[in-house]
Amino acid sequence: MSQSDLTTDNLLYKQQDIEKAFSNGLSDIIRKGFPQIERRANLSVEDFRKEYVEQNKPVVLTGLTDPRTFSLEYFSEKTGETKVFIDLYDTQRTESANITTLTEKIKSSTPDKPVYLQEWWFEKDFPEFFEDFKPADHFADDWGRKVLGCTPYTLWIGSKGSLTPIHEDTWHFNVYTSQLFGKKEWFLFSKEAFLYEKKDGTPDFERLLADPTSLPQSCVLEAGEILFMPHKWWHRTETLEHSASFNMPYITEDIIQPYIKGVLTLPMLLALKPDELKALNPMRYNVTMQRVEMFAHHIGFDPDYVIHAIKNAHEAEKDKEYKKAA
Ligand SMILES: O=C(O)CCC(=O)C(=O)O
Ligand SMILES: [Fe+2]
Repeated sequence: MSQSDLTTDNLLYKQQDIEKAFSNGLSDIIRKGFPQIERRANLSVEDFRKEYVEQNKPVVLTGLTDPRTFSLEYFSEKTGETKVFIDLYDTQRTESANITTLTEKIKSSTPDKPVYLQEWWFEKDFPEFFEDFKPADHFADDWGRKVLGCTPYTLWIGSKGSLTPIHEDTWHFNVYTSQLFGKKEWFLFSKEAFLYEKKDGTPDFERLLADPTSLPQSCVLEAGEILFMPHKWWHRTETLEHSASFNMPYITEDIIQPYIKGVLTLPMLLALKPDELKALNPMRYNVTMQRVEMFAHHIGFDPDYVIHAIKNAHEAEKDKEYKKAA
């Protein structure tokens, strides 16, 4: 969902329809008929910036992260008691559980009923991980940290079959994702991609795929590999083996302003349009709320106070309009 655009004609926002298309063959069409995301081994920081970041071009970087042994056991042994929100595909809702329960559920899951811990911003619960998941030097120039003093470092741990349906990220940020173990497939479309409706009311996938600005591409990200995805690109993931990845928004100077706008807009949306937010993505509502709380904590304000202040201002405005009309 784009914050500035809660309603749009772009059918790529219709996640359920797109999921159906992916499971009915769209995955294979993209895999076989379109390029794989470029893979570069041991790329220098300078070349990475010039050839990919400045060109807003996705790339898989290999040979940059320490090949270390991460596994489900690694997480349960280190953080077993820590509580997180996991998405349970069969119930279409989130559930609070600890990491040991998560890893057990992952091990006993089947691909049609996957279990996915998404976007666990581990900083407050488990700051020790800062040592374990340092981003590669290529991403050190982080304007989010420079300006706001924090970067959401997140872990995504899921069973085979876990999905993140297609979306463009709410805020302006480039995605950095480092695959820790297992395999995850990524499908991308450019930020220009637009899915039109045909005369019969169905989505026009042929037009989407034929449009040279859509740039469909995919890759299977393996342990030790990093994917850089430019901001606002559409993306969908599918976990091919039990997997964990470490992700963070990579903020370059040119997107720091819209990024901050995103950070500040979210508490307002939660205050003013909670029902719309819940309806748009019920499974992610808790995670969104946690994200707001973490930013609030870092920037040093009380989220309840801010949300109530926004609500009060909104009510006062409505009241004025009502009195004017009366
Ligand atoms: O890893 C995934 O399943 C999705 C990650 C994602 O959407 C993101 O980092 O923006
Ligand atoms: Fe995303």
